[in-house]
Amino acid sequence: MEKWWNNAVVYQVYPASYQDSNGDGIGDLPGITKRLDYIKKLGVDIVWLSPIYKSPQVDNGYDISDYQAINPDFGNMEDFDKLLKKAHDLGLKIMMDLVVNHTSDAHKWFQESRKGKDNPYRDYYIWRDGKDGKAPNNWGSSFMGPAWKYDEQSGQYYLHLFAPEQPDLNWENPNVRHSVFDMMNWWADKGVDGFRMDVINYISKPEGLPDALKQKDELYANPEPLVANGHRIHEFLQEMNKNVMSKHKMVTVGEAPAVTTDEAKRYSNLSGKELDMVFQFEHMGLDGNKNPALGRWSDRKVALSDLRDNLTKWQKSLYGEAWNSLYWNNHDQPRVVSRFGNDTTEEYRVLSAKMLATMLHFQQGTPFVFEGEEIGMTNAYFKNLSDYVDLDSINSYHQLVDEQHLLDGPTMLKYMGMHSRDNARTPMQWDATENAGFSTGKPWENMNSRYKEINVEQALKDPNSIFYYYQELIKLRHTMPVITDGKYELVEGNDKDPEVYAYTRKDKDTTLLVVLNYTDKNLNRSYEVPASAKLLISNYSDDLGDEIRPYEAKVYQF
Ligand code: TEU
Ligand code: CA
Repeated sequence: MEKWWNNAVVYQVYPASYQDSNGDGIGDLPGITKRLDYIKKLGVDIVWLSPIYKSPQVDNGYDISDYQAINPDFGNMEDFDKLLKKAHDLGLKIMMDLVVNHTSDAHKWFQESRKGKDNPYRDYYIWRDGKDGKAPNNWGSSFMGPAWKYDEQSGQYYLHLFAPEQPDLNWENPNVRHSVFDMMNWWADKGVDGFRMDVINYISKPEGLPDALKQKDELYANPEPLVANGHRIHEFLQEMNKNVMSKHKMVTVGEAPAVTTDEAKRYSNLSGKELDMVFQFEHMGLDGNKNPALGRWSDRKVALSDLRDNLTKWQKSLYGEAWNSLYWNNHDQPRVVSRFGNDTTEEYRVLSAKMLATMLHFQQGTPFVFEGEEIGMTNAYFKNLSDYVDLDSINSYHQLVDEQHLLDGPTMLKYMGMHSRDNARTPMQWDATENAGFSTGKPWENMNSRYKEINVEQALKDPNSIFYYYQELIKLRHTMPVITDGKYELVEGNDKDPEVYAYTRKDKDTTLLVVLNYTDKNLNRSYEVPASAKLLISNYSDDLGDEIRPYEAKVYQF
């Protein structure tokens, strides 16, 4: 282990959905501070806060209007200082979300920028003249519609890869870069311990902003192949590292859609010149629709072979060269127990949540746990369009159903039940009282209807709960170097097994054999285990040897 965070586990808090302290229905900083003891009890090391900055909340805080102020719904700077102090007193580190591919259109830089071509902030954003009375190119926004908006006031188009209220910053401009670095140093000097960087691999745009390839049925082209991992990205990140990261003891993770293992080896190389790790997306894309125009909207289940091949590729490619992040969930993804596990019965929910946790937590890298994952929260499966609040889900429905007629309403609602970002954002379930103890007011986002059975109070009372299983996994990572440093190998022949995933981790003293039943069936498999082997952890109370029960997970140590 070389770095202070190498055997750490990160817990992500989505502030609006964690704990409301004043009854307005919105989670806030005093609420999070109150719950830090709970987070500490889980045993994690670092808390990543999704954006808490001043923001019009068009995209739930990923549209920032002031990087150095707190969103009033969440509290104020004094509340933040208290949170930071209590976290540090408990031995928890705080990782901030850094959203610098774009700002809010309410940010003062953009307000200045749109005043006209001579404004000193004009070049902080990406402005272009139209082409033949149309947008400068054919790019579409991640949230549907075009990626360009015509600004009447100044007579040009500006680029927004996300919502129109999220204009992209122009990283070609050194003033932009230095404004961002100064802001990062301001937070670091305040004592924050790291950054999770939103779509950081999108910041270098291609020269000339050429058209992208448009697929059949697409209204606009997906610019991702052109904007992800752009030609100056490594230069920009090295500059950031020199100006910020190298001056502080901190940990960084870059969100990097469309990142390959080769690119990841550059971003998160062990030499530490850029980022400490990246969030890759390949395993999150395995159940996407076969029609690219429908993106992730589908109800396909992931085959074990696809998941295993992908995880294995990342484990093997980065070993000894770069560092992996490990995650099943975040605020953009459906709940893993509903997605890759089985939430249809209480027994299977608990077994499969633990099996998936075992799969991930014995791999090499830094595990990220998203709020509620540790109690096995499920998808919300909302029934009506009016239950949804996420702009991405709502825009997608309107475009795919009403505008393009590619899907009918009920089918799209079924797909949203599987993949809407709202599934991750329903409030944290603390107990069985009204609104699950999240708020005494009306929650900004509907509750998941299963909160009476699935909640923290229940989990803490039950020694066999998912919570205590996560606690144990985290403790093992802290105490067993082989989990951090050991070499990963798939068990011979396992690459062809459609139902069981079996891998080993090995260092010079210890071998771990991880055996995972991905199905609800009783299976039979033989693995070579010495007589002296001990069962390190399992989601069943006994071990039947070659007989492997539904969703059984077991780890042998020898
Ligand atoms: O997400 C970037 C990203 O890759 C998303 O477009 C993702 O593919 C989408 O949400 C579907 O799952 C980051 C943030 O995590 C997200 O919450 C923001 O909305 C987005 O950037 C813009 O800041
Ligand atoms: Ca509140």
